[in-house]
Amino acid sequence: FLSKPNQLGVVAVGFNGGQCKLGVEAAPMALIEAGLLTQLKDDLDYEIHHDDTVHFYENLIPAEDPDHRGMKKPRAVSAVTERLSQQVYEHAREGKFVLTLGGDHSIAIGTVSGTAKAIRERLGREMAVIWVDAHADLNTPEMSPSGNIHGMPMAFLTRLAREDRRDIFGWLQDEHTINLRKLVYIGLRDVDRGEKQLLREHGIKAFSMHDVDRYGIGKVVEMALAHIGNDTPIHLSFDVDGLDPQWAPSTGTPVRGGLTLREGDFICECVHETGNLIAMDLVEVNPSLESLGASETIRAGCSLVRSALGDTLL
Ligand code: EXY
Ligand code: MN
Ligand code: MN
Ligand code: MN
Repeated sequence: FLSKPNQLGVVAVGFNGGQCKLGVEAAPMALIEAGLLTQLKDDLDYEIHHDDTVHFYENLIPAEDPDHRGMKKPRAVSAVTERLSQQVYEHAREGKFVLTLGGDHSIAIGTVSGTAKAIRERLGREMAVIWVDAHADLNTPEMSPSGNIHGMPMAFLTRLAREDRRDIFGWLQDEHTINLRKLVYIGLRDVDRGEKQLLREHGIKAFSMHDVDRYGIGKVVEMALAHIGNDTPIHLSFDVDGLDPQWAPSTGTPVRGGLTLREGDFICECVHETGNLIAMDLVEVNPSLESLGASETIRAGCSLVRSALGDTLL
């Protein structure tokens, strides 16, 4: 599905408005300073298309942004993700792989909508999403316990949540959305009541840590990919909190009992091996939390991205 398999579009998104903790906006710079893009270029031979900018989208953040339907900073998140959607779309429509470095997970409203639209236009196809996370990020505004939009992106992307106001996600059109049957979760272990109900009601494919323990990561990835089918473009959205805090302590909502780094890398390697991966997000690295573990978390993030881009294949 990549018309140019070694062309890599990179978008660095220093955005933290989908949750309340400072620091996650510094992750793209930290990942780049750790050498991530250099490694992709020198070791994996990607031609990198990057504007050498970490986008903070200051001009898009309104001074006044009162809560709406319980959502915090809805206009800021909406405006930033609308712009990001366009940036990602522009890379993806040319057949480049799109790597987005976040930022909190609300930015997936922008990344997934951008690739979904490009894949519909280029190939007339619905893409699949593999969402690796401790959380389902499937809350509708009304269900959300926190009002933090990083817990809601999948609800908006699948149309489980809708909003007509253009300045609050009303810009999302059908072309931007994801079919619930083409969504697969891996790593879940902190899912809210309402989210569990949605998962059950809609028969959404979800592999929790319980499934990873029961079947092993090899079988889980095999089942996840079988569900998607072997001729479907895949967008991988990787929340670093899918990993156990032992490997990724510096993140806003850590949950014990997660994936090992090796299991995370394995997921990325297998998705790469399908040849169908068209985009990856790496989100929720927060270098200012658990600062002793920050360099470890950053190294883990770099490893996940390299694995998704074909490192470690002999
Ligand atoms: N489910 C909780 C909420 O909606 O507030 C926690 C969400 C955390 C989301 C992190 C990014 O994956
Ligand atoms: Mn998440
Ligand atoms: Mn999470
Ligand atoms: Mn919870």
